[in-house]
Amino acid sequence: MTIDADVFQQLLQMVSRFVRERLIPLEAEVARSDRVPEEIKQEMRDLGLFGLSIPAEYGGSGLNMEEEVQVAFALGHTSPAFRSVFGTNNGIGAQGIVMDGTEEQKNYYLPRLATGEIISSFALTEPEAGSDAASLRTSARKDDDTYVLNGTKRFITNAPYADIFTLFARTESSERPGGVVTAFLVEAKTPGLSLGKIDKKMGQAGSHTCDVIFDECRVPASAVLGGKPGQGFKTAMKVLDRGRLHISAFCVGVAERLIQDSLAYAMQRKQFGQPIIEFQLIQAMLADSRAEAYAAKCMVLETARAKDRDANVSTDTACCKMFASEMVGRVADRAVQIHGGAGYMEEYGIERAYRDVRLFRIYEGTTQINQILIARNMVKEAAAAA
Ligand code: COS
Repeated sequence: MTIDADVFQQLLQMVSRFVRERLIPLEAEVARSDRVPEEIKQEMRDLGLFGLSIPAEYGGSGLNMEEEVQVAFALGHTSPAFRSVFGTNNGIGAQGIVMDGTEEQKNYYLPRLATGEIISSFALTEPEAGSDAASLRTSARKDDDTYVLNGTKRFITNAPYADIFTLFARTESSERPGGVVTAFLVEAKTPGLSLGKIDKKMGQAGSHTCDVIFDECRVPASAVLGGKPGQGFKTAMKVLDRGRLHISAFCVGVAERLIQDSLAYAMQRKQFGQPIIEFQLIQAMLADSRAEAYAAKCMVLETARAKDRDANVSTDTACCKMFASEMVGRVADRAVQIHGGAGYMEEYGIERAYRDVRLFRIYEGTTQINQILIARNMVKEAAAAA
């Protein structure tokens, strides 16, 4: 079930207004203080932003993918740190439960995730398992009707604030000697779970990651996501498919904002006796950025609509993530160039965006992993058609 078209338009306008009036004015302060003010987090809860993609029967807005990407376009017009506050509750931290959770798990966690009462986090990456996610080593040893978790997860977004982790660990299997990947829902307060220090990053100040360490951390067997061991890797891949589309949409929003700021600057900045927008080399940079952002937007919308029709969009999602994240990198680079010296200075905020967008080509699947996915699926499709 999705929401009424008029209600959705109101929601979209409300998000755009919130971004414009409340978040954009705070960007520099958040970058300086490295924190999103508590009152802003509360406003996000009041506006229902934590539950946009959680189904309505569990207290969320139940946006479909096409609606979700439109909201992400709007959110991209401000610093990524703001989206990050509620990003994991809508995305990778909660979608495992939405997709594969038991009814009991959905009823227990989703309503509180939707209101922002609790925060969720996605714990897949490890020191030795980044792109090669399937080689993860965190173990879950069965002991009667409990599992004992041991291992370390790395660079986990929102871990410092998380109340619950969707954790991926290896369980024993009679069929596979190396074990299978199983997803668990682990509460942050469980004894044996501890956090590392907050990572210092290149950008996205105000959004935080850290290690999550499991040392003989015991959880009940009922913590297995969906109640079935061995399904974890598929859950992770499905969650990432969806997450990659969301990130692609966010990249489009960031690019639109950078283009808007660059155009405004070029129209008022004078050199050689005229606004620099009069120079064709400046125009070319803006035109390239505009065309590329538009291409990414069309790809994202088309793929989101296909996903809503339940089509297999793994390849197209990888195309979107690869193209949109690379695109916003080029747009940010041109934005610095158009702003010249001002683009390099902190007070204009363009250098901040340049650093912020660098992450999009890395997390939730690097450009190279997406290239491999696309090519691999092309070969599979060709073989199937032969
Ligand atoms: N949806 C559902 N199931 C999927 C899937 C998807 N999109 N992709 C793969 N699977 C299933 C496969 O069908 C396969 O199932 P069977 O074992 O039943 O055949 C299983 O998962 C293993 O798939 P595959 O053989 O493709 O796994 P690989 O180890 O070769 O790795 C990549 C696949 C490299 C694509 C994967 O490890 C990956 O996405 N890595 C990047 C991880 C990442 O994004 N990390 C960022 C951290 S989160 S911020």
